[in-house]
Amino acid sequence: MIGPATRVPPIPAGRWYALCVRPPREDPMARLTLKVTGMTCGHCQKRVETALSQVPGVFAAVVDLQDGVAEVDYDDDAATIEELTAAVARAGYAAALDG
Ligand SMILES: [Cu+2]
Repeated sequence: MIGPATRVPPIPAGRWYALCVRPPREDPMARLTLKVTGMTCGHCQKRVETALSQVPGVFAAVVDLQDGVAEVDYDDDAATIEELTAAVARAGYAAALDG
């Protein structure tokens, strides 16, 4: 049950930017496709997806087992391509930039 005590006080005008280190970017999202080799089954696919999802800055990672590609949505201010490929390598597979 939500009572009066849990109500959040209104944020004074102008306060938001005072709390931010920098104004939010319009669209922090970058999309990247990696060619992943070494996957043989659904478990491999899940492992690669999990490895990529756990990299700070990654919003979503979808791996296509048949095509051997991983599509990653991430904040390119927070994560680098090297960090993404390294995460896949640590999971036991090889990843390279597609195209
Ligand atoms: Cu497998």
